[in-house]
Amino acid sequence: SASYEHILTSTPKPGVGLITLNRPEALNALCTPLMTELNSALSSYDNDASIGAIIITGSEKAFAAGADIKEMAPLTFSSAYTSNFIAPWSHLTTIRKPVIAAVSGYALGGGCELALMCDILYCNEKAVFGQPEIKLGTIPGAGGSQRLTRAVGKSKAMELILTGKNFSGKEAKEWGVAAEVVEGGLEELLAKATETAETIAGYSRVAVVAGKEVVGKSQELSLREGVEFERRVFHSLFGSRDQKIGELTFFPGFGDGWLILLGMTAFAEKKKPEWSHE
Ligand code: CO8
Repeated sequence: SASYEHILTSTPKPGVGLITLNRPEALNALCTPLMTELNSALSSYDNDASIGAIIITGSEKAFAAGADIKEMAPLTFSSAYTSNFIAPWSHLTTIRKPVIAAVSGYALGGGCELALMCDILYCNEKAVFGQPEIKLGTIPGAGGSQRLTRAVGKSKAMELILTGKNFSGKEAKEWGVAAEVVEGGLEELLAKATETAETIAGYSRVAVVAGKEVVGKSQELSLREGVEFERRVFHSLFGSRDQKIGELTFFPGFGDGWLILLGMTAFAEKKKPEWSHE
């Protein structure tokens, strides 16, 4: 695998790509070089046919303590505006495969926003979320005001963003920010994230990418547009091989051939499907 300075990559289970933010001296503050590496690792996994789901995690103490305050301090309006500062962070939202955030410790500011960009968020009881930008004389700049508001509603989001107060892993679960708060430390949290990632990676890639795409649209479209979009994508999956009728596929080395049972045929024949990912 590629060698990075601020992140680690590994494959804890077949089909699962794990990205660990690894800048312990700064509690994984998201400096530009780290974000460049993260974007590159995300693209590599997205383009790797053997990977079905991606996990982003940090350390026990910090998922990420925010954008790098020391890097931001000297920015001016014109330098931030002309360089489109923070914009490359949105790369995560263009990844086609599901991305799971596994949050232990601090997920503050940009760290909270990064976790909110992921498709599924798991945390543990050590997780500390917050949008403290107001205390620095600024506001969330990587989608926090929009994604947190969609997750927790307007009144709670206003309270959090305008006071800068933190919220716990348990509150994240209660408010719908997190899908689950896992008991224990980082190890238990990663076990849960890996189990879910492995389950997802075991399904047809075509259906998984489509499922992610349609749920994602729910955050952007009106209900009617969203339901119509879903129906079109649903129709289009009748054109995928994995949904289709079983067919005899010839493999060299398998004698006369090998029957691959695809989605709906396998169900009808009460057999385990063999996905072609096509
Ligand atoms: N950026 C840079 N360095 C950081 C950051 C950060 N966000 N967070 C921590 N560090 C560094 C510290 O400076 C320290 O470095 P050093 O040892 O060299 O002094 C090291 O990490 C360890 O940190 P602490 O000693 O502070 O550790 P503690 O355990 O005492 O405290 C905290 C942990 C509470 C998390 C504390 O570090 C903290 O408050 N950090 C800042 C949290 C924060 O405000 N984050 C939001 C940043 S703003 C942001 O993300 C907005 C993004 C979009 C804005 C766009 C504007 C244009």
